[in-house]
Amino acid sequence: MQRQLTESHDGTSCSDCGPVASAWLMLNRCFGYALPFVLVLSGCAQEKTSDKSSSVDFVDVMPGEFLMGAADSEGLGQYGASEVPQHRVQLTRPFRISRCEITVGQFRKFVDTTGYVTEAEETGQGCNGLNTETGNVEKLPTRIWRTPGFEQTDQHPVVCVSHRDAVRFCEWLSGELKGTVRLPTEAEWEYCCRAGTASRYSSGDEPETLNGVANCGDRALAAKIAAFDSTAAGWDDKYPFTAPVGSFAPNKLGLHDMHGNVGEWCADWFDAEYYVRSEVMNPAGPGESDVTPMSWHVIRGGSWYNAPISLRSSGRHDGVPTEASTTNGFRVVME
Ligand SMILES: [Ca+2]
Ligand SMILES: [Ca+2]
Repeated sequence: MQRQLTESHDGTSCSDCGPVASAWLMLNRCFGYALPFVLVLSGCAQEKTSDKSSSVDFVDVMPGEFLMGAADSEGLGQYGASEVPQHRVQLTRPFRISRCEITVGQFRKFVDTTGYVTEAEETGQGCNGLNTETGNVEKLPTRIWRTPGFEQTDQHPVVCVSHRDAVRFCEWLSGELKGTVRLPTEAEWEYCCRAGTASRYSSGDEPETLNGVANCGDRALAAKIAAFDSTAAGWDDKYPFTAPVGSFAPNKLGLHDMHGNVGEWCADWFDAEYYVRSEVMNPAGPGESDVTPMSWHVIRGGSWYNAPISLRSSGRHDGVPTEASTTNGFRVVME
């Protein structure tokens, strides 16, 4: 596991989905799902008007089975200790997942409609973020979802949101769409990230396969913050911080930015030992009886701040539920 911004960094459209290669993929071919609130856009929020940028595009996901976690053969050692044992998981119900991370424009509509105040604003402390001068992580009162310290248009993923903020957004969107909108479970998230693949990344086993697929800690970030020079990817993805959602190639389900851009809150509480006892069918993480005041929530996928190894499909991250950072956002599931 890797904590988020609390310790040193470590270290389409449907026509793009390509031919299906298996029965699994046959069941999971991507296609947008139009709802009254939904405008299906190629590549998520490419439209510029505020009205269209606040709609959410969903992809249908069929039930299926996959191996969750990292194989022992990956030899990740302590780095991947929370990702083993790899285990069989069955998801028995279809669901829809947002094609992209929730954007600033979508979050703005929620705030404008409800008057919601995020935890970072409520505490007056702001969220965790990088001091670009020193490379250190610190909070600033001005560092909130509207002004995280780097440029964010309505098409960028919202950041500086806590787990509670994400859940409140889901509750509001549930009312808008007249259905149940929630954060994905960790199992649903990994199933969607893998999109039928068993490799380290949905693009392959090698970090270089993420070039063009993910916004990670790269030469663009290292150029801004020298402290990242030794861990950043060897290529320039053009985005030192967040990228507009859908800027990078989708996976075989048509989902963008499952690897990188912003880490994504999941519904589950985090437990590094959970995989030892995980249920096979629709696992939802530790139960309430396992939760303590020290419990953290799962965050998945890594971000613009992380080296490629942290963007692996099985990579598990965690964060204090009440804390927010400039590296984390979320996407949503609709039942
Ligand atoms: Ca980058
Ligand atoms: Ca992401």
